[in-house]
Amino acid sequence: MVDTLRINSGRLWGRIDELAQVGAIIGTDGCSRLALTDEDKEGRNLVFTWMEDLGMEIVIDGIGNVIGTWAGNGTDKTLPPVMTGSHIDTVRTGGRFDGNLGVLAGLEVVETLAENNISPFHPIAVGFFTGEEGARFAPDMLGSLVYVGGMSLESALDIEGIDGKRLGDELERIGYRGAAPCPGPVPKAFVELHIEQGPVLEANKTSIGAVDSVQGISWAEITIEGQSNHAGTTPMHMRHDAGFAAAQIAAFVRQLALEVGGDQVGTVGKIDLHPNLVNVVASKAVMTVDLRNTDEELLKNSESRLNEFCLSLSESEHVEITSKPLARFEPVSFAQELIDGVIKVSKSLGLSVQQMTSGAGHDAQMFARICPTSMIFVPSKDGLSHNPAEYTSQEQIMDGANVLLQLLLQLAKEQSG
Ligand code: HGY
Ligand code: MN
Ligand code: MN
Repeated sequence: MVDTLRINSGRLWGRIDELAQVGAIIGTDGCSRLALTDEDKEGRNLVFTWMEDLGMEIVIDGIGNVIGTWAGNGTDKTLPPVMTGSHIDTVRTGGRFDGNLGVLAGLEVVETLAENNISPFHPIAVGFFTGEEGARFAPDMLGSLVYVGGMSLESALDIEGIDGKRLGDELERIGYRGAAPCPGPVPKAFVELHIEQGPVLEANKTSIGAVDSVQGISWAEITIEGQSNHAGTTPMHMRHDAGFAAAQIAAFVRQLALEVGGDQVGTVGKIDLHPNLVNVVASKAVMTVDLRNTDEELLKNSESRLNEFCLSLSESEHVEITSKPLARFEPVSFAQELIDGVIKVSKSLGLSVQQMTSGAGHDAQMFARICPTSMIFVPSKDGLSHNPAEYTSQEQIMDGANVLLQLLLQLAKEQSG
């Protein structure tokens, strides 16, 4: 009976659509819910209500992570839960699936078990973790990092956002500064369902990705101090042009990624110039650099090459360049027994599956520090994400959620230990 159990894909699709209306980007299917904004608060409240409707025991911890735990009649509540979940904060140009799918599929699994009166031995927990995107408050995966003890709650609460706001103040303001302790309780296992956000599964016409690792991430904020001057009267050799220096760094990041090749990627996503006026040589530039690689040594090498480039640029352009780390996570490998579990379950459901790495960061990479962890990927149309046009079909979502259902059931049915 359990093996033939399937989720209700219409119900899941409907919840994805309903949550996407919160912070909807007009004219698109996407949404914008930067961490701890009013839109994030509204999204949190909606998912919280759904957890309540499912009779879940809900806790909010000190960094605003929300964990709902469900137990059937035959569940031993003293056992550590099998956990799933993801995030519901988005980037400013967010799609409706990134993160949201993992949380809502977790609720769908619970509802399917409840309505079929199925009681796993272990409780099932579903979490949404604060500020996974890191776009407003860096680093990314912040809530799950604090949950697993990778950053102290105190230092996380003091993080300043890109808008100058203090994280702890924003958490209080939206009413999600909870009392549950950080680090949180260690689950028996953690499995996250997520869209791939890349082109691999679609190109290979594969339904499921059994994720075995997450690549290393290095974020830095680079500040360039030059000298504002008149755009018309200042001879080129007399300029201390922060705008030019920023452009040089952006070009270098692209050149570096192409030179290193392989899995190396590099992105300059944010540049703020001051005074940002047409006829003034910029006195200041504040920019971000996002470097990633599956290989830690190559990533370190890229970081040092960037630092060397900035040093030589500061000398040639007579500007001052400083760099502040925003995020630094080494590559992570997931638990082979769970990776095998994703593969086995996918095949038992008649789905094509391939083992693969993740180019994006995920909450699961934090849980891999404390318990057996893996991820399930479903395809992204045109490999697009962090874009309102992000799309995965209802059928692909259904496939992923059914793999999640069966895998969580297998993990929750066994006795612990
Ligand atoms: O940046 C990332 O990889 C994720 O979207 N937080
Ligand atoms: Mn995500
Ligand atoms: Mn994302």
